[in-house]
Amino acid sequence: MTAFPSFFADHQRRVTSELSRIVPSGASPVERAMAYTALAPSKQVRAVLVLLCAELCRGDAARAVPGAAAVELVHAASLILDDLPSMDDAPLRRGRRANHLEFGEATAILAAFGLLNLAYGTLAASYEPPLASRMASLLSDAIGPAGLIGGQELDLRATDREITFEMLEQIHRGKTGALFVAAATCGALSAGAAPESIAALAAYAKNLGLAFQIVDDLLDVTGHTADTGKAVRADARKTTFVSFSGVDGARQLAEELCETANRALALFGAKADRLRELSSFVASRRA
Ligand code: GRG
Repeated sequence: MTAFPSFFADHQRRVTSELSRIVPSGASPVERAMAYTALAPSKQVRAVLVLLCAELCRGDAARAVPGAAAVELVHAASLILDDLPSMDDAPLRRGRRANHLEFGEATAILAAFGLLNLAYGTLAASYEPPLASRMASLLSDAIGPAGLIGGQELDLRATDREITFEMLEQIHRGKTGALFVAAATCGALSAGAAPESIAALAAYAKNLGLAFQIVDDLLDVTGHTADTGKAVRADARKTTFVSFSGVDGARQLAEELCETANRALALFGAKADRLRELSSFVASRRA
């Protein structure tokens, strides 16, 4: 089992409590479908990243909680869409049947839109206008054609085709990296961080996000459903970091990216040790 850093449990509790408060409690099928994925047990790495960046920039982690929840809601929406038959056609997520298998495809799509909508609503309801609009605009860019949506489109087109390493990197900088960068930036913004701190944390998150994806590819080959909560050996029709570099090469690449991520933290000194711990967790995780 993966050992989370000691500070994780407390941060996960804050995010879970906020999500339980804001995600509707299940009167209709679409509400139940929203809660089914958004409140399922998960690592909440992106949300914890929001809180850590806020704390590091001398902010109040409590103030960053709605931003962390919004990032987590976007992530949950993306998981529902990613698992659809027209996308990855995945049967299992977070240790449960995929959302569309439980609720039907139409309700799953509505639930994903519901979670996205709730993410923006949460930002608007929780922050004063300049901060709320900056965070909303960041998330919108991260989700859009230069982020998750663009990465997903390239990924779909790459299935059953050979692609270059550069293309593979572009896919995952969009699909996975963009939301990590938005998470770190939202956390720093909630703390009123200086531009150089925001830039350093974005550089950290960009490298951490790609490392996270490489380990995701590794776990598809070397991991177990009991730990990951999803089907393994599911990437057979895709080029992955493991099919490109082998298990050892991919592991080394993930470690190098975490070291590069940590180098971006130099200006914070020892105050950024929790982010360094997060890097170690990402490089060695089993779930
Ligand atoms: C409109 C939001 C939106 C997205 C449309 C479907 C899509 C475009 C993008 C897919 C993005 C995606 C699901 C990337 C995979 C990222 C990844 C490594 C997921 C696994 O994340 P974990 O391990 O999972 O953090 P848990 O369950 O712990 O949250």
